Amino acid sequence: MSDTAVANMPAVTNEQSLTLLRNMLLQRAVDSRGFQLNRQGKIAIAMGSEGHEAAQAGTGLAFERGQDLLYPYYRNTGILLACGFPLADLFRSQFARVTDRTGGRSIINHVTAKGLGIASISSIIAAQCAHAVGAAYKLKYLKETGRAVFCQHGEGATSEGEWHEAMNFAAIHRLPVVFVCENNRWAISTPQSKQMVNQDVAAKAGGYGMRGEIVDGFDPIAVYQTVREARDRAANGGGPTLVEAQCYRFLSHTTDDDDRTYRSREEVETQRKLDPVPRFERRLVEAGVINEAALAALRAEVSATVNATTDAIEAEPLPPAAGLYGNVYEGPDDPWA
Ligand SMILES: Cc1ncc(C[n+]2csc(CCOP(=O)(O)OP(=O)(O)O)c2C)c(N)n1
Repeated sequence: MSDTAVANMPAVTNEQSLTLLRNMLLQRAVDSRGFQLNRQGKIAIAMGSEGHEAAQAGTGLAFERGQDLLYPYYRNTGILLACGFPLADLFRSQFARVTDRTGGRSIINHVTAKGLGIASISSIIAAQCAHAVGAAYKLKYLKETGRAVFCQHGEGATSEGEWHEAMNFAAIHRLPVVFVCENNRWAISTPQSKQMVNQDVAAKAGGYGMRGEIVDGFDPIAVYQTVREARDRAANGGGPTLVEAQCYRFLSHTTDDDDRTYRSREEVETQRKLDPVPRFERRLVEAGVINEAALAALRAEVSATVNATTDAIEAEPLPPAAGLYGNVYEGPDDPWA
């Protein structure tokens, strides 16, 4: 039997609410800038996560810095930033500058930050799930309680064998891991209905004897509470949880596809009306957590931060052509020299 439950509304401090809001505004601004830069021919590709802001800000707030480990996937710029990943390094990756950790060689946003507990990102769907349970096994083996592993993925990843193997392994060994499925209903052009018959992703947890939770992925506070509870349970020996954050992908999969070829405008417009960013702004204004003037100032500060960062990183040097084969072949850089 699945132990699926709909999360209740939690309490967060005003400070935490404002952290969530800034993270969401930053993620939206970074996303928009990525699409602009791609259209200007300045970056090769952009992967938008519009619609995931609440799911990612809430998950990022639940992450215990200095303790937890994050195994993200490529659509996780919001979580990376919420977990302390430097904005400049994100744009170094997008601009493929020599200052990027991979020297500008990796596909954009496939970053890593060992010191922050952020594992490197793979484009191979669900590869991170096997890595995440391996890391969780190590934490358990070394009896490092108080720590948890976050494993992020989309609903499309649940069709991969590695996802099922990871779920099974985590449940058998009661590992300190939280699987967070950002269910945006689409895996490029494949709708969820062509991915699985039972549309309830969280219910799949029951098949492994694991707890499953559904949460409104447009509500950052609800996501925070559900993921944080799962994280605390995992860190204290209570075993793994699969959290399904139900959201939507407002943009195309990346700048390399056109979503008008596979889904209706009506569907996208209907979901846009639920856009988590303006909804959370309004909610905090109505609750008196922030006033209109402070909200405008916050938006301006986020915009100025992104502008200053992209200006600075764009001015950094590109990798030299002579180093093209470095770290690829042993010996001299150019095998044909
Ligand atoms: C093993 C593997 N199969 C196929 C692909 C091609 N691919 C890239 S992204 C993607 C869709 C994944 O969808 P989902 O897991 O729902 O995440 P989303 O992109 O919607 O956030 C696919 C099929 C891949 N990268 N790896």
